[in-house]
Amino acid sequence: MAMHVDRYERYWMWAATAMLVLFLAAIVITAVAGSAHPPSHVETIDPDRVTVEGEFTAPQPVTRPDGSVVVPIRAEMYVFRPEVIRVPAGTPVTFRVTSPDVLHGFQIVGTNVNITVAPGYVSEVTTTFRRPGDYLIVCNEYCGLAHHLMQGKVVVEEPR
Ligand SMILES: [Cu+2]
Repeated sequence: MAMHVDRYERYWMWAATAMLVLFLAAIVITAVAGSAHPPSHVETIDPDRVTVEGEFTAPQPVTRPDGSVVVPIRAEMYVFRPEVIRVPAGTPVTFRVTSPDVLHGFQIVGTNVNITVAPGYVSEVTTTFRRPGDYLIVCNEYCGLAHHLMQGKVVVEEPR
């Protein structure tokens, strides 16, 4: 014997199921189309030593033997160092970002790069810029009174 379900209850059951399918599809589509994925890199660092020793003291982009680029970045109140980052287009670029003070964000507008930068950790993300041009970096975690002034620039150059 089939269970009796009222007509409107049946409608709402289908509506709820359709929403679940829709939301799941939205997650899968944006993850695939926008290369969005949860961060997986865990690396710790002594935040008190960041400005004193190591790759973040006077950070500059480094080109690896295979042509890919590694960019160490110090996100601090209220600046990204280096302030202007020059990288080639069409080449994998790995950003390594850490903070000597408080929590910051590191978002490159118009790309899939958007990471949180916590003192004590090195956040890492790799991307390839397809089009040359200027890309704005913003801090999207409130970090203090001049948070809104905290920005940087990636200059993506035509590959040589
Ligand atoms: Cu900040």
